[in-house]
Amino acid sequence: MFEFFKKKFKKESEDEQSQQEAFTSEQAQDDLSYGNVTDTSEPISAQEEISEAQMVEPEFSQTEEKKEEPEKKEAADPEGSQEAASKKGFFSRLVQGLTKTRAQIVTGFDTLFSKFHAIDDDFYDELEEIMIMGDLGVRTTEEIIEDLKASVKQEHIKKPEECRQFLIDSIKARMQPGEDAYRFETEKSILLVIGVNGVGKTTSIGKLAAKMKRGGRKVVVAAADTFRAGAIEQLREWTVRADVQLVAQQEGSDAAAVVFDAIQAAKSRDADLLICDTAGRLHNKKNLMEELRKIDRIVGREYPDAYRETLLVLDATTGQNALEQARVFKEIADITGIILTKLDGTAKGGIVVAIESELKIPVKYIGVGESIDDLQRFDPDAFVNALFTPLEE
Ligand SMILES: Nc1nc2c(ncn2[C@@H]2O[C@H](COP(=O)(O)OP(=O)(O)OP(=O)(O)O)[C@@H](O)[C@H]2O)c(=O)[nH]1
Ligand SMILES: [Mg+2]
Repeated sequence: MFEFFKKKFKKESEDEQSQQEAFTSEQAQDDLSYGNVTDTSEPISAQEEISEAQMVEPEFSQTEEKKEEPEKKEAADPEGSQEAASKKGFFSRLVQGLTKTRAQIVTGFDTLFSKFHAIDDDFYDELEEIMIMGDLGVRTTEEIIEDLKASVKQEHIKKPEECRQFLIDSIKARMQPGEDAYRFETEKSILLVIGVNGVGKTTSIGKLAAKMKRGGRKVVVAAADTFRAGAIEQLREWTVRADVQLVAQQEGSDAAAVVFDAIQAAKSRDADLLICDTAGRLHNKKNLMEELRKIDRIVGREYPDAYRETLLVLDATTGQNALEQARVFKEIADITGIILTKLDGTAKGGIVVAIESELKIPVKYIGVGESIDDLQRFDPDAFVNALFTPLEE
């Protein structure tokens, strides 16, 4: 087994030259060793924070006057054939994006079940290998196999093939979101979107804002990524497409000050949902923690009655790297859910199971493309069905 892990992780690091900023626990440790991270600085009043920032009048997109938006046409369509067609398209893109994982898991299972005639240690070893190669995560794999062993014993299962459905059901059962998972969709809420650079935060915010707006909610978006050049413009374009309001300051201004402005705007317009974009390129854990802490204080003071949601965005094509990012972010922020993007790419779909099962953070949305309607609520049953769709389909 040890040789297998070595092989597996060597392969990962070779074919996974992630373009994303390295954001590892090790680096986080380095940052921590410089001290002061846990040393909360003097409380800063919102006013002080604002005056530190280059205050400019909040900019609001002029979208309310806009008459013709392509999405509007779509939103005006009655729920029906188009909706069904788009759902079907969504599922097939998901199935397509999961090809690599399906090749690993489905083919692996097929071979395994036809090769073995008895459920013995060799069978379990091979099953373990297939699941780990499919990115289900070491701990999750072990847990599922332990459950399988108990069930085989209890129910006197003799044929390997009979284990297939157990495995599918066991994976599904690990991914059911809690009852409160989508409370922010119906209550007055503030949603913070975090994650390393390039994972798809801004794009997902655009898609989500459009989705919520179509559902009849009044949405305000805060451009609190003031760090990256062009970030505000990119978000502005999305808010125009989604037909929602944007609150922004100049590039380089204080992110917490933008959030402060956005909260005032959300209150005065009686918005239902305030979504805050944040910077991915914050260099290290210390900067990120400081920025999130500042935003946290502002929200706590200025918008105490809003329901809080913090979604971490992860890129599904990065596999184990995404799991590692989730681990690091979990130490920094109170993450309430995950948006998993790029499941239409060469996604490592098994990672969803590992994240849910090992970190106990529910995946709430998945992205399967770059267009405005390419974001959907995560449906564990549909996902696992897609994961186990035979390759020829
Ligand atoms: N194929 C595909 N591409 C996506 C998806 N989500 C986002 N992208 C693409 O990923 C790239 C990065 O997306 P952004 O939304 O800018 O990512 P970000 O996390 O905001 O990046 P920073 O602002 O640099 O931190 C863009 O080219 C998006 O079009 C998805 O679900 N599928
Ligand atoms: Mg962005």
